[in-house]
Amino acid sequence: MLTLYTHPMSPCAQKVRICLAEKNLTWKAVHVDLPSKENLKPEYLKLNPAGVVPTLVDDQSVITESSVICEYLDDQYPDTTLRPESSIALAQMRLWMKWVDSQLHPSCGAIQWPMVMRPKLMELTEAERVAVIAKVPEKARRERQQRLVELGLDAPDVASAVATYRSTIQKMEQSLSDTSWLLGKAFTLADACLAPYFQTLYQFSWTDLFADAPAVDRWYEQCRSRDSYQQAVSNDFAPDVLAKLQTDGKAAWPKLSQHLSATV
Ligand SMILES: N[C@@H](CCC(=O)N[C@@H](CS)C(=O)NCC(=O)O)C(=O)O
Repeated sequence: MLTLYTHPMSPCAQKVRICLAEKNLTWKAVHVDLPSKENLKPEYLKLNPAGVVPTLVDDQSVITESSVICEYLDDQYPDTTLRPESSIALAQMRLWMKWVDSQLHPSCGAIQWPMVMRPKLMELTEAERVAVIAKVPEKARRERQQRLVELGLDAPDVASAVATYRSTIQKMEQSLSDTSWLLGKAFTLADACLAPYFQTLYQFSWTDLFADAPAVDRWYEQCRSRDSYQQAVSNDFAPDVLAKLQTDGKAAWPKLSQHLSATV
């Protein structure tokens, strides 16, 4: 029995859900409410000491780290593989995944956090906010969240996040110029791991970030039209929730577009 601790808007959880759907696996979702900080409760920290989603439990085994979970699923349930055969393509796939984990993911957090988490934390008193963020186990993430709560989209992290998104998009545009998917003809974990970061742009109507990248635009439309993406990502956004996110995103766009002009 597979159980995934997840949140609809988490790109890391979305990539695992895409893998589960691509592999046609049956699994149970446990919703971890990130805005109310359920992820920092002692019961959850026992499963995932970093206090983040996703966490996969397969029978008695607990697996954390979204990219590790995706590779675990591919090893353990190999009927539909999401990995290329050649060693060089496998290495390239892992380079994309490493880039996502180390660069794109924190950048996505920097643009998503002020929109989704900050408003919820602003309902608390300052002392309560400080106490909640103090529980974040990892120092770099704790300090980033402090800045994002204090400064919102004016935090310095936002400008560098936009620059990282842009350099990712440029690298992808080159790779996708003559192939359907990042590693060629087949959809792999590289595509599954990158697609959710474009959902974040889509949900806030920030797709102008890749308006000058036609191959990336075509690739994202292909991702969105796969059954796995519909099941694992799109279906988790009720029309009214998506409409509200897009309205909020459009209102915030002038701030992001300032940073975008600095990168093009
Ligand atoms: N490296 C981790 C990152 C996980 C992560 O940052 N998850 C975010 C959601 S996408 C989270 O749970 N954030 C909660 C918080 O920061 O308080 C992974 O890939 O699983």
